[in-house]
Amino acid sequence: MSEPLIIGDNVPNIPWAERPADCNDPVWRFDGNPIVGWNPISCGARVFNSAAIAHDGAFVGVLRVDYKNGRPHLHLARSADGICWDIEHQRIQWVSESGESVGNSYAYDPRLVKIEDVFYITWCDDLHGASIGMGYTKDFETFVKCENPLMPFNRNGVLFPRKVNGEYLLLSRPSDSGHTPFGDIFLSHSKDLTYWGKHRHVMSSGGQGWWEGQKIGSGPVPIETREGWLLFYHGVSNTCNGFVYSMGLVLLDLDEPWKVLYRSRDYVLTPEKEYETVGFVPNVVFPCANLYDAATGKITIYYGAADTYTALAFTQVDLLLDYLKNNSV
Ligand code: BMA
Repeated sequence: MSEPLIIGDNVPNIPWAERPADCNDPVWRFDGNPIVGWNPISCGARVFNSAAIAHDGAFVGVLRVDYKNGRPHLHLARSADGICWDIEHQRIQWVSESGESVGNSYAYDPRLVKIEDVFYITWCDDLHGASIGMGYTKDFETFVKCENPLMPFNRNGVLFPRKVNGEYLLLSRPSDSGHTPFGDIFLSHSKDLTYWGKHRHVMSSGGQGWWEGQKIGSGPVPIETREGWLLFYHGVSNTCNGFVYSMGLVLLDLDEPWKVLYRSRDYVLTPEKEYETVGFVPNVVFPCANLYDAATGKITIYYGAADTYTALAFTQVDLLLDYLKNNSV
């Protein structure tokens, strides 16, 4: 048997459904969507744009919970099957690296990655404006907040799951503090996860696709494959009724991941279902996490829908690589 295309762990119990017989798309939705609906816990109205990871035979989530005062915070959640989530009622309590309690005025759009046995969380934090927050936990009990890796204004910070050429890598999307009307994806290097430099431009919004003409931002943690790093991202179109968020796909070079090998010409998921087109912010699909099973190449994507719901989509690594090779800009 040939070597699996995904370089990573086998997680045979990820949520999964085969592609429906009448579907030719590279990505398909879970028919039990949305998996988290309105008001799932007493303090939280909406859970979306959230992160999940496989851990100890089950799944752990760091969820974006928008409170009834409108502010978002991060909550830990656990799940046996990756679909039904038991959400903690108290938000994650951060301590500084010297052990003092650290408050935060808001936190949203988390990503969660395991690097060398430590779980790192990145999110959109408040450092006198939208900035990338970074913290870690070794046990999902104590959460340590690090220094902000980059200056404001920046969002969509995503760490790679391993060092490349001896350095940690962070994707980001420099922005402004509001509903940013521009944005390209950049990559920064660090030897210690504290000092970041060697900033590289990865890709710009636009290209030929109007679906991503306004701005783009990285989505889930990149998946390492034998052919490159697979990265889902969001692309935003500006319409007469506001922004529309879709999902695209790019393959980055394994050793020099600021180099784009293939980039999907068209979106691979766009708001079509009612839970994506109707909600607090209509017409948003916003991927923040993926799980995979290296042995079978199955991939499960967690995405926020309409800034209201959490939803799942599925794909398969061989399908994605074929799709990219035949449908790229
Ligand atoms: C972006 C972020 C996301 C959100 C999206 C659509 O700027 O704030 O959290 O899903 O807008 O409202």
